[in-house]
Amino acid sequence: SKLNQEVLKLLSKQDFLSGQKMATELGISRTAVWKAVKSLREEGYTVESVTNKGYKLVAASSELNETLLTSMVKDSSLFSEVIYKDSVDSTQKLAFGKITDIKEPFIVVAGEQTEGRGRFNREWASPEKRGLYMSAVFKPDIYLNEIIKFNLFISLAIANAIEKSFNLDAGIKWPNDIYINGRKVCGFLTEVISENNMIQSIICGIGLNLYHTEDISKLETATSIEDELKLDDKKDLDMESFLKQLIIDLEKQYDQFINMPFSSIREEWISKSIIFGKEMRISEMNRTFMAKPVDITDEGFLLAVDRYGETHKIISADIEF
Ligand code: BTX
Repeated sequence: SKLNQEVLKLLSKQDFLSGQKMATELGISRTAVWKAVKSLREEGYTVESVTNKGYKLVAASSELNETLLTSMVKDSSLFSEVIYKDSVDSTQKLAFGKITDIKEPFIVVAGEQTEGRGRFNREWASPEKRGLYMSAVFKPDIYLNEIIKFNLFISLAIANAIEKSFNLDAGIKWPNDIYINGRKVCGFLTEVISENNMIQSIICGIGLNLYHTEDISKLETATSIEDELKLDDKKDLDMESFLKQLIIDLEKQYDQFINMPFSSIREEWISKSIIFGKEMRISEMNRTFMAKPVDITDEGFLLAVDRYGETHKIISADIEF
C-alpha cells in the first residue's frame, strides 16, 4: 500500500524513529503505523522495535514484494502500474484479463504460480518465493510482423540485467531462454493481441529462478541464480537493485525495439548468444533435424546449416544441444 511505502521511506532515512513521530509526520494514528510496520515485516523487511526508542529498519527485503515493486514502477518511464499477488495460476492469464482495463503498459508479478506455463502449454515450475514470475505488458502501435524481433531485444535486456546485477555470465539461447553455465536459469515467452495486422498488446512472461529449490535442480537442465553464485554462506539476493536493473534494461531494449532495427543490437546479441557453431537438434512444427546455427538475419530468422551444407531459415523452433 501507499502507507507501507511512506513508512518505509521514513524508516530508511533515520536511525530509530518513534511511532508517534511517524504518526504525526504522516497524519495517521499510531495504530496505523504499527499496522504498516507489521505488514512490511510480512513482506520480508527486518524492522527492529525498541521500547522508548521506536522503530528501525535493519534490513531491506530480499523478497519480491508489493512495496518494492510499486516503488520501482513509480520511477519507471514506461510502466504505469504493477499488480502483485502472493499466488496466482499464471501471471500471463492475469495480465490478459486486465488488458482492456489498463490502457498503459503494466506489470504483473506473483509470489508463486500454481499453473505457470511455458511455450506450447508446457509446465513452468514456479515455487513460492523462489523466483521471479512476471508478465510485462507493452502497448506498441506497430505491425504484427515486427513481433519476431521482440524476443531478440528482450533476451538481451534480461541477459544484461542478470549480468550487471549478479556478475554472472548470462547467455542467450535462441529463441526463449537464458542460460548460465549450460543450464537454463530463465525462460520467457511472448504473446500478442492484434487487430488488422497491428499489434495492440504484447504480453511478455518472464520466469527467472532466483533461489535454489529441489524442484528446479531436479530438472536436468535448470539452475538458479543462487546455485550459480556458489556462495559459501547463504546470502540473500539484492532484489531491489536487480529489479531496478531489469526494469531499466527492459525499458531500454523496448525503446530500441520500437525505434531501431535489429541490426543496432545484432553484434551485442550475437556476442551473448550460446548456440552458434554448435551442432543442435532443431525441432520445428513438423520436422526435426540436426544443424549448426550460423547467423541471424535482420528480420530475426535463425540460419542453420545441416551436414549436407543446406541452409535452413528458422522462425520458431525448439533447439537442443
Ligand atoms: P519453454 O516451453 O521454453 O520451457 C518449458 C520447459 O522448461 C519445461 O518443459 C521444462 O522442461 C523446463 N522448465 C520448467 N520449469 C522450469 C524452471 N523453473 N527452470 C528451468 N526450466 C524449467 C519458457 O518456456 C517460457 C517460460 C515462461 C514462464 C513465465 S513465468 C511468468 C509467466 N507466467 C506464466 O505462466 N509463464 C510466464
